[in-house]
Amino acid sequence: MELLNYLNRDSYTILCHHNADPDAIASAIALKYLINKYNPNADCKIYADSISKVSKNVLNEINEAIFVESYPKLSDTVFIVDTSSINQLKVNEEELKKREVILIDHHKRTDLADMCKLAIIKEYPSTSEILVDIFRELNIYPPKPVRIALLCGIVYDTKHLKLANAQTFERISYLLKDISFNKILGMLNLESDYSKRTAHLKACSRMVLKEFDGLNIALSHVSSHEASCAKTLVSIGADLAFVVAVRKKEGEIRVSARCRKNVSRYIHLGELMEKIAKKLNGSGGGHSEAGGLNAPYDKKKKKEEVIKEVLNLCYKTFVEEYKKALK
Ligand SMILES: [Mn+2]
Repeated sequence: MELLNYLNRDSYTILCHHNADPDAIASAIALKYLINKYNPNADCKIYADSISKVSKNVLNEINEAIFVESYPKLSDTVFIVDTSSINQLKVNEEELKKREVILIDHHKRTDLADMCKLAIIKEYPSTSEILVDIFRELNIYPPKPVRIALLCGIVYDTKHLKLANAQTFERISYLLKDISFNKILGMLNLESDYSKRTAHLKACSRMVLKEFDGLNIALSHVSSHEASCAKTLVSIGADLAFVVAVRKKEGEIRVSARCRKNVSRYIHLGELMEKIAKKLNGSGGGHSEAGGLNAPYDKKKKKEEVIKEVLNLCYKTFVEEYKKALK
């Protein structure tokens, strides 16, 4: 294995892409373990310019830490993991070019690969799986924390196994010894923060439910997290939800809308929100099942009054457009 030629250096820098996700973190940690397995005295530092919330959770669980730093000092040998292009790194490019660079990645090959001494690029669902194959080939069974990280990397990048293939499941079963898969799922499923959960509950308690042509249409208001609230109202049963947030300080009204497929079959929510926004002198848009708008808030009017007016307008405009679409 060509990689082995690069595992006997004294010091290493391992770079992850910005806002490093669990796949990047896991690949880096597994690589560090591998390097130290061959060379216990090697100095090996992992850097990312930022790391995601869920990655922080994974790192806490396995008691690992990485350096969060932009433009780190580079060792003579640099590994780059789970990164397809140099734009995803905050690194001194001129310095990097002078180093011995090894890339391990599962994205489409770009120019970054050309500046590398060795590029291990496989179109696997995750970079973590490339590391698993390396361990298997070298007959090294990684310790539990490394396997937990790799499982998190795989489950995260495969979108909870939706993108997994037959080999992915083999690699998972190889890693799972003495590990609860349920625990892995739990590590990746972060509790929403308190303010978001409170907003969800308020949106539910303030909800007005209207019915039109067999559709449940939920109208509500909160002061923040309106998008997540609209999504929640649909997830618990509404066919369509409009949630208003009046931001008095910023002099702004925001509306977020979500719907199910039985509604988006007839109405494109992004287009609907654009229409409603025009009536409020604002701007709106979005996708077929998720839309939103911003509009100026007339401070002379009472907040309650504005909320009522905006929600009525949303409902009325939807009904008009829906009737047109049904014809
Ligand atoms: Mn990845």
